[in-house]
Amino acid sequence: MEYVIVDGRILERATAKVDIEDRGYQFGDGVYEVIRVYNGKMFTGKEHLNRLVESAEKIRMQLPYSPEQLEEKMEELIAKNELETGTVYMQFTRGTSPRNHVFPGADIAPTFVAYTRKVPRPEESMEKGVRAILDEDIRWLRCDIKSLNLLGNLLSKQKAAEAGCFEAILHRGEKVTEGSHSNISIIKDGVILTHPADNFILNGITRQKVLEICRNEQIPLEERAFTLDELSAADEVFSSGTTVEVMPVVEVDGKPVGNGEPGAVTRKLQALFKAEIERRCGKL
Ligand code: DCS
Repeated sequence: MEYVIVDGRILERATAKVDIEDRGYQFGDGVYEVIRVYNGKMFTGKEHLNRLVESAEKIRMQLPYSPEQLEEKMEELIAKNELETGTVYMQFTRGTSPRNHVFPGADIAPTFVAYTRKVPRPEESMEKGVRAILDEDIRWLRCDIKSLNLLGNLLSKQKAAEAGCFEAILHRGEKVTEGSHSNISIIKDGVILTHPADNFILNGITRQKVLEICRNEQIPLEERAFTLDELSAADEVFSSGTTVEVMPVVEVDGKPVGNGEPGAVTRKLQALFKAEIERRCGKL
């Protein structure tokens, strides 16, 4: 039996229903999070739940639960579904009310939905590396909000998938922002470069952890937007995200990155990131 949460209650998946006039369904008016689960434990759960609250505040939505209450509910769901390795997905929409662009009144509560999914660590891709395409970033100017509106991301990811690639690396003119569903960093002469955490990217929790690791290990890094030219001259490129961890990108738009194999700095970050997971969640 698979269980989900709808409005704070654990239900059997088959009985769970959301109204057709839910504002998430009609407008994508809501926010979400995806948290990794290893050995039945959430990895960086608090960080994700704090970002969820921040995303909600940025769209002027008040969540009916504190991050601590949400953490408890997610733990309950993970246990109920006996999830070992996977993800927990949660979203809040601005509730159900007759379709109107104006926000509903304070009497309308957000709709809260959560479910778990078994997702293995993508070990083969992490080992071999993945391919990416380039695509113009046509998304709105508040990419820092983890909102349900993902059409720009979907169009780019679909294009990548149709080209047999894992990711679309997005750029606004000459400047690289992030991936369609991950953050992008490059390495040149031992220095890690990644877009600063502003309105043009989602400040990935994985990105933040990787940067923290770099600071602790004295691996040089610069948070600044790099250009397409810098990307094509990079020694190494990697994508980072909740489900993909630290993923080497070995080809961009059909051109090999460096020697076309995952590089030494990326390998080191992968190992350090794995150690951080194991420190928090136990042996992988
Ligand atoms: N940028 C975008 C556009 C993303 O969608 C994601 C994660 C990231 C960066 C990386 O952020 P985290 O490190 O916090 O995961 N995307 C999530 C998603 O939609 N499914 O899985 C992860």
